[in-house]
Amino acid sequence: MTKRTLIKHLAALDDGAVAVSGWVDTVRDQKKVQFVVLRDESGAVQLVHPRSEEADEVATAISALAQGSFVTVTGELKHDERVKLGGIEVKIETLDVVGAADPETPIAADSGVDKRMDWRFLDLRRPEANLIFRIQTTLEHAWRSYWVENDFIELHTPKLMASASESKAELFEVEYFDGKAYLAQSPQFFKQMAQPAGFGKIFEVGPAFRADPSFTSRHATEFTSVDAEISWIDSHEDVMRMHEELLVAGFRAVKDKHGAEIEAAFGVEVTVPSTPFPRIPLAEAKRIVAERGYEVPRHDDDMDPEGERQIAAYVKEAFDHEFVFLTDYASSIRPFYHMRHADDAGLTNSYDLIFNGVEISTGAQREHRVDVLIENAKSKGLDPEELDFYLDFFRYGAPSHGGFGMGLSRVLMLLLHLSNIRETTYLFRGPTRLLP
Ligand code: AMO
Repeated sequence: MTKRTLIKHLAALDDGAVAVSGWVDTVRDQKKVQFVVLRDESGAVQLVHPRSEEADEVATAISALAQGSFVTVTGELKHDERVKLGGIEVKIETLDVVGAADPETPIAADSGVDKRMDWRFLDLRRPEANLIFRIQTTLEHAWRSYWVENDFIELHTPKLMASASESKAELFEVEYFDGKAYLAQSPQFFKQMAQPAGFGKIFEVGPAFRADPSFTSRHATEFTSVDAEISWIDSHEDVMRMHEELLVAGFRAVKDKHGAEIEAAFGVEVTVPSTPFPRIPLAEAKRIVAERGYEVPRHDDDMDPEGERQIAAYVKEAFDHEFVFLTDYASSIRPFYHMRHADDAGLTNSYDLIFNGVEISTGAQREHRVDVLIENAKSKGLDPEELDFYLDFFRYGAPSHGGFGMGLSRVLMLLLHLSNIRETTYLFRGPTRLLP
């Protein structure tokens, strides 16, 4: 049997025998000739079958083909400029229905996002959906290359934990034999542990869980967290420098490989960001957005989503940049493990990274002095005894260190100017979604 050719490679072949496999996109069953558009993961091609006088098996099979069926076809490839779809056509010799589809397709091109998520495996057949995950692959690959070239070690930290690392309010509790365990909200404690363990520079790409009941377009209850942590830093500035280098490496790879496809599918020109990214202390960012007519609610030490949009608009106008590091967040709204300013304990050596108006990452220098850590935990109402296993990491010698956590699906959503994280998550998990 002729070996299967990916549809995108057909155009480069000479006319002759080929085999293609994929799913049926459309069937045009005409009196004299039948046309099938076949798709695979790489593209679409027109198949043609002229009807003959006598009954023929292929014609009968095509007439019975339901959209979405998976078939393998052998036939003759022919280059023909008149064929709108890529200037090639395959004249069918044999057609084998490998997996027949039900005739009624449960979703249509105009189905809403929730309906599409119900039938995600069908939704993912759309070429743009397929492209999203190719881009994700390229992005992760480029990030890994950057890390490997720069001597980082890749870690896989446990996702079953004995305590929270982030807000207790967003913690999933699971039964664990006779006791309780919690799903990891972040690799935070264990990526930090690698520093006193002497690993120097580490990264992890893995799942994180948040029992966040919100239904926004940017929150999931399970997401892929991209984390890095490095030793021997002077401040969060060193973390931001590594973070922006990483993003530049990733975006350059995506633009090189998929720039044209992204423009065609999403109408977006990928910009490789210039470095250094703009950096604005949070207090100044609030003044800037206030001058633009938006007052961040007073009770909020943080920047709210509208404030993030406003500061991003300012940065775009003032610096023509899609990224901005907001720095020096108040200790009141940062976790106990963020290092506080030496001369002002009310502020932290921390940042949020905003991309096209939405937060994609949080980073910080960590507090590595165990006595200060204990005081900071107490000031947050945390019981140091519950954190003893974590505090131990810093009792036997530790370097200065810092790092960040970044949501993978958020980066993709903002890169492609999509409005919902559901589109850039392979299988979205939310408060009311555990299926498929
Ligand atoms: P933070 O809680 O800000 O920081 O999370 C880091 C990044 O993870 C992504 N993210 C989410 N994505 C989808 N759905 C969610 N519910 C969700 N929650 C967070 C966001 C966010 O910016 N340990 C720290 C990081 C660190 O300091 O290294 C942390 O987890 O893109």
